[in-house]
Amino acid sequence: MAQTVHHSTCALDCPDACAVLVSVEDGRVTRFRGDPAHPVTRGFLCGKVAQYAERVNSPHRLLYPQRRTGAKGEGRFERITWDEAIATIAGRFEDAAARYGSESILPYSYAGTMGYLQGSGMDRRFFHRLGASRLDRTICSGAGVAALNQTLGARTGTEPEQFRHSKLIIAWGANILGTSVHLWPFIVEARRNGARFYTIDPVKNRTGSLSDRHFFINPGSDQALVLAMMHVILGEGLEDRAYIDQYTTGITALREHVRAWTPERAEALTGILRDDIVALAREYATTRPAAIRLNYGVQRTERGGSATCAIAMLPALTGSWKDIGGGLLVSTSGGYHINRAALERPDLQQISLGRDARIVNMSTLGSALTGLSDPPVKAMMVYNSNPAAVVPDQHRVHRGLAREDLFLVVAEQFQTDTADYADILLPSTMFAEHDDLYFAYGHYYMQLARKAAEPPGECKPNSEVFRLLAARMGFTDPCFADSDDDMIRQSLASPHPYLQGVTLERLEREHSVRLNVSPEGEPFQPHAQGFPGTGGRMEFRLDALAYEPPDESRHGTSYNAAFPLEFISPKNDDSMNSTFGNRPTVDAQTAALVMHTLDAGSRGIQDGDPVRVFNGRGNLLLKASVNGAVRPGVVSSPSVRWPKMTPNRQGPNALTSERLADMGGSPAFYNCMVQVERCGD
Ligand SMILES: Nc1nc2c(c(=O)[nH]1)N[C@H]1C(S)=C(S)[C@@H](COP(=O)(O)OP(=O)(O)OC[C@H]3O[C@@H](n4cnc5c(=O)[nH]c(N)nc54)[C@H](O)[C@@H]3O)O[C@H]1N2
Ligand SMILES: Nc1nc2c(c(=O)[nH]1)N[C@H]1C(S)=C(S)[C@@H](COP(=O)(O)OP(=O)(O)OC[C@H]3O[C@@H](n4cnc5c(=O)[nH]c(N)nc54)[C@H](O)[C@@H]3O)O[C@H]1N2
Ligand code: SF4
Ligand SMILES: [Mo]
Repeated sequence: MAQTVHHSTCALDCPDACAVLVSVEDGRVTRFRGDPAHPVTRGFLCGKVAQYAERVNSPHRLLYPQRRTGAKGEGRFERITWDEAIATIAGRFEDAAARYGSESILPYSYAGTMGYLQGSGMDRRFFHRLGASRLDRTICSGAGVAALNQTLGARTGTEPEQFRHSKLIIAWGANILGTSVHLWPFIVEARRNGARFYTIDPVKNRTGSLSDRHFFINPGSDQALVLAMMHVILGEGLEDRAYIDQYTTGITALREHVRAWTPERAEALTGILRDDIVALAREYATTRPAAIRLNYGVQRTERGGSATCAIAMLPALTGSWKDIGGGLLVSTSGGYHINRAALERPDLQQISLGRDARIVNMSTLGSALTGLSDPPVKAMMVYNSNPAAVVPDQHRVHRGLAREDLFLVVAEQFQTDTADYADILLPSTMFAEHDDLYFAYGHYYMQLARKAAEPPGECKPNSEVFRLLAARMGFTDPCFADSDDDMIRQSLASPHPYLQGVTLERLEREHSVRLNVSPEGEPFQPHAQGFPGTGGRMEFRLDALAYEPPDESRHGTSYNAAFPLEFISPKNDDSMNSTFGNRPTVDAQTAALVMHTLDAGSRGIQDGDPVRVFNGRGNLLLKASVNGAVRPGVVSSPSVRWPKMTPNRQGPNALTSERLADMGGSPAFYNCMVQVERCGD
């Protein structure tokens, strides 16, 4: 058999953006491996993608364009041709634009693929030229992005490779083994050299179980912990005066502000014992180098933006940014200064509208579909996303998707809940079946992936679908004829120094090229010499350090004794948001409700019992998993389950609300109060 091996990049929404070797036998994809030559992938893949050939070759893949024949949401379709599909979509978009204005059309996409071309290229050009509403893509990291830009002036952090030099590593709301496993070998190496590894999380997941110490923290209370740590550090003179003098402002006011934040006060809010807070603060301030891996869990709360700001201030207080293996890693995506204007062409909005189009927040899709006027949303196109599963306040979202007067196009790989509501359903390629250019949010290597195999059936890449639509709608701007390679070159044509030397030719040869963030062979230390993005200095902003417990929490203003438990729905190790939700093993994992023995006992619930989790918004039918992974008062369900796989078609977001975090317009998924009861077998 003729076997070939192709370089590719994992396109899933994961910090690691692994370099992948794809084996192809007689045109069929047979195996996915990690590229041993990539400095962060280092030859292995996570469990999800090691089995990706099963997804590529699945008999359940969507292979042909289809038109809905049943009721919305029912999932009955008939096959049509691409020509018919494109003509129908173009016709309906033209009709909506003529009757209600082009802003009645809404694109809806997120990070099904992280590739630039299939994620934010021809699609953006098309919708800009059409004059459609613009989507504010807030659902994952809106609060954190706003917080980091405000506090550090950039979204660049410590390189993963530098963690091997750390002596203390704190995983702060970061389930490293589950969600960014390629940092783990560097942590193992550091620990072999004597480093300690701590976790701060309401859930003691796999990462917490393997830590030297786990600190259970109440959801949404991180700011209180930071304030008390600052109280100890400044009270005991453990701060780095030289770094603070040279690179920060506001220390005098900060000193004053944190005086009242005693560890006793923080203990009551966080659930972490005062002595533990004191010891953690001392250890963090006196161990060098000390690195914090903060992931995006913390910012999925009502205080998530401020909490991210507060945590991001800690390394400046201790001068940890100066150390190789110190500092903070949230995201590295701020290193990728591609030429976005050339890729996405926002200027095209001027042609149709003469101005920029309105912006709709993706996190409140339910309200947008059921409440927006001037104009209402009359047509929507979903790609790279599964809003019927992942968006909060699921009932509202489903009500919106079920609207008879909404024309819905969905481009998908599988028959998701969202696909069930489509009027026109289009079959999409997977990452091994198209070309793309990839950034990462967990390392500094730009990557190029060439198609490894022909797509099955009539699947098409997003870039091609939008080219066809543009042609059908008569958009004649030459940018709609750009090939994928043209778009790659345009994206890389950036004046930013980090992109110097990152060319298509070099990517073609090397597949993966380190951004020019530091001279070759030298580590990248984004804030060793201050904060260029905020004018040189970081401000200890007190507005980000004014803590009030989240409204929807045990200590909050809207506490209601009928719903006394804090429900969080963090990532499941073996899936990727709702992607892989159709795997039976994943469905079983995401059907679990993790509870503490006391909360289970007082409700007559035993390990393995069926339970109903509910609040005023919805009902989840799950299976109790009674163990030591959460504290009393907190329950957790690994997410995001497919609603259609459940008995009552409700996933975790049937419980969550449209309440937003304090910054960036992102959801407060992890502040969600519920009650739990045992239900019949
Ligand atoms: N296996 C797997 N990997 C993934 C994903 C996946 O679904 N599955 N999703 C990908 C995506 S889209 C993203 S954004 C990243 C996210 O990666 P992470 O941010 O690591 O994942 P989360 O589960 O959102 O949150 C991390 C941790 O924060 C904890 N947490 C919740 N609330 C709080 C809080 O108030 N304070 C603190 N300190 N901790 C809290 C959760 O219990 C969880 O363990 O992972 C990516 N990788
Ligand atoms: N309760 C709760 N809800 C959450 C979260 C949580 O932790 N708890 N996490 C939130 C976070 S961090 C995020 S990022 C969002 C993620 O939300 P989404 O971005 O919607 O992510 P997925 O659920 O993985 O759905 C992506 C879909 O894109 C499809 N897809 C993949 N590649 C392509 C392609 O090339 N073309 C097309 N057309 N389709 C493709 C996949 O088949 C998949 O169905 O969910 C959020 N929702
Ligand atoms: S999901 Fe993440 S860890 Fe797994 S292969 Fe993709 S990039 Fe690597
Ligand atoms: Mo995300």
